[in-house]
Amino acid sequence: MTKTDNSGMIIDLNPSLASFQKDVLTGLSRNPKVIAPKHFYDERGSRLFNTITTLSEYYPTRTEKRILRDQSAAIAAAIGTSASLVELGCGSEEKIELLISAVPMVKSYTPIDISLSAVEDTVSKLKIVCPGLHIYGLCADYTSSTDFLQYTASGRRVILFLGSTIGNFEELERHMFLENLRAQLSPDDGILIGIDLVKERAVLEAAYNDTSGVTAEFNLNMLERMNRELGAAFEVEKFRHTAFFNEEKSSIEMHLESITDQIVEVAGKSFTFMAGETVHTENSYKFHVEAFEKEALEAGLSLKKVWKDPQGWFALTYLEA
Ligand code: AVI
Repeated sequence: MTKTDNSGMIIDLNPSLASFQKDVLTGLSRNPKVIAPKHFYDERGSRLFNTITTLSEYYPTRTEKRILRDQSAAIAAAIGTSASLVELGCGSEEKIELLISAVPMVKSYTPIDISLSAVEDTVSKLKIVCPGLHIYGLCADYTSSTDFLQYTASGRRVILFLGSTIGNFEELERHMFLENLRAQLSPDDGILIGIDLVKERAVLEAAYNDTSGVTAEFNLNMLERMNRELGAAFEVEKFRHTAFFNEEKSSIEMHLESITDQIVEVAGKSFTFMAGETVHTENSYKFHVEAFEKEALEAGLSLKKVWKDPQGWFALTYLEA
């Protein structure tokens, strides 16, 4: 269903509750159990993620911001003049403000997110900090198809996919996603993608096991979301958050571990959890730039520019078809 909000500034493609329920029932029937990370982002999940981005242990957001700040002239030159910016996943308005103030004559800005509240929040904040800018948001699941592109502005487009959200896709999903994007972009369009780089295990693991417990709350909110929206009967205190670096896969894995043997009802179905059994809720892949370049090439995209922070912890990459 497509609808616009009262101001006409948000198009809601309404990612349905039915698809959340279907994913949950399928994922909990699998062995090992799994739920895709895109389902973290209801209103509370989006809020908790925003808090995560401010934590001292969670380096990706501030490091990417630093690159945007330090390299703004070079990034703006790559993006060029009169582009329409389309952002996948609502990032922080600070990042967008940094970009918009550096890039000459941005034509429009379209944030796209699976969470309506995140889109509403971004649109209203950006309206204040960039009053002259043409902004409209799109609530859509950009992970399952690239159909959303038909709702974006005509003319030259630059797709922004910041924060290493691409690292939450599996390798095959990354390939399909990049290939689909490439198929719909014109030769003078571009894609700016943030990727988190491989680094010391201790730094990586601390970022997903913060001492204030916000990441744990974010992960456990998946259970609360199922209780709220699917009438599930999870006793949240009978699960715990775990996160560790799987070096072989180059990925931080997040899981919800059952503390005891238990049976939980979800949407009329019963699921058995053994003590120690987990639901795998997220992979957050960490990249080497060369390997990412190879993946992009395999999807028909060429890497034109790379900017890193001085520690080499994070990279912003600019790609073209
Ligand atoms: C959105 N995404 C890039 C975050 C990440 O780091 O993978 C999500 C997140 N999960 C736990 N902390 C943050």
